[in-house]
Amino acid sequence: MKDTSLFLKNVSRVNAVIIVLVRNKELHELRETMRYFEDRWNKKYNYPYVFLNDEEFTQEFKILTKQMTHSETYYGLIPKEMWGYPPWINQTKAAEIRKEMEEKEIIYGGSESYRHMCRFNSGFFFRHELIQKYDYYWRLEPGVDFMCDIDYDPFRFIQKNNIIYGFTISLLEVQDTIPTLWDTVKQFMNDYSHYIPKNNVIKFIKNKEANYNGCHFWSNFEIGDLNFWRSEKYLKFFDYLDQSGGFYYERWGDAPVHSIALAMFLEKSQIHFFNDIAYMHPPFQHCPIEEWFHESGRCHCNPHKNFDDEWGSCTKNWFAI
Ligand SMILES: Nc1nc2c(ncn2[C@@H]2O[C@H](COP(=O)(O)OP(=O)(O)O)[C@@H](O)[C@H]2O)c(=O)[nH]1
Ligand SMILES: [Mg+2]
Repeated sequence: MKDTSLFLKNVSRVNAVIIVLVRNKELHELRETMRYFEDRWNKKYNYPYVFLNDEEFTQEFKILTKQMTHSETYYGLIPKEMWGYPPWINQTKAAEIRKEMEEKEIIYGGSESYRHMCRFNSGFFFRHELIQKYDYYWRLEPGVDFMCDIDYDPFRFIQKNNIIYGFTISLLEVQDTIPTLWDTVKQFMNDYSHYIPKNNVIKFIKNKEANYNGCHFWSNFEIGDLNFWRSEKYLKFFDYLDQSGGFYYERWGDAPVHSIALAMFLEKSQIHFFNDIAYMHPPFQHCPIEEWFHESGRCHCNPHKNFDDEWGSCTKNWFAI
């Protein structure tokens, strides 16, 4: 962070947006999160927010979120074709599978809305009409906390350094939610090998047996380049997965889908670990361990409760490759 141009105030903003997919009932968790997010960072930059929902936002929701920021706030309804079954899905079969997965106590296994949400975040958020004009985004969720001051503009940072995607936490996926995901990915890689650069980062997501190791960037936090998701290769990949039905016949999450695409299509230098962004999405947090962050008074997290070195985190693998 020696690049002083990143700290200048009154510089023009990057063409970027804060994207929040949220339900009306999450209003108060969201307000708390917005307060942290504004205090720690956005009050210095005033990047706009776009709130998205599969139902109309209430007046109360709009008034009480608008009050939390000096930024512009926009409220969008997600169209049905971005949130719901595509015609080739057999909904009876999908319902039976949900029941089985619920009985097996697989996390969100019984939820229909969670599946629509994961499919929307995998294939559509970057194409929503309120998002189309932006180049970069920061994904924000109700209930998360930011625990250190951020004194520079991460959007300008990624733009200047040709970074496509930034993360703070990485971890292992529950394999029962993705039984056939890797086979589908392998077929895609076979059919579309021309999309995959030589210096890809597939090593990060493969185990010794050449299967998916479950590692993914935790996508409730993302800072990234929207044009990557809009690229021909990613859209082909999403369609390929979507056609196979795994969003509904299994319970594929947007986090493994995003991460596998990033690992396939990008080089390591295009993906950035934001060590300086302390972030909590229960039950895990990233809290920088370097003393400087804490001695300077800029953070309020406990560095001994940092997930990076715990079992289940993939962040050490990221640095090992
Ligand atoms: N509008 C809307 N947002 C949803 C729905 N389900 C989840 N979300 C949002 O999608 C994100 C992820 O959902 P969350 O419940 O936090 O899942 P988790 O983080 O995987 O446990 C959050 O921003 C939620 O507010 C839904 O049915 N409708
Ligand atoms: Mg969440």
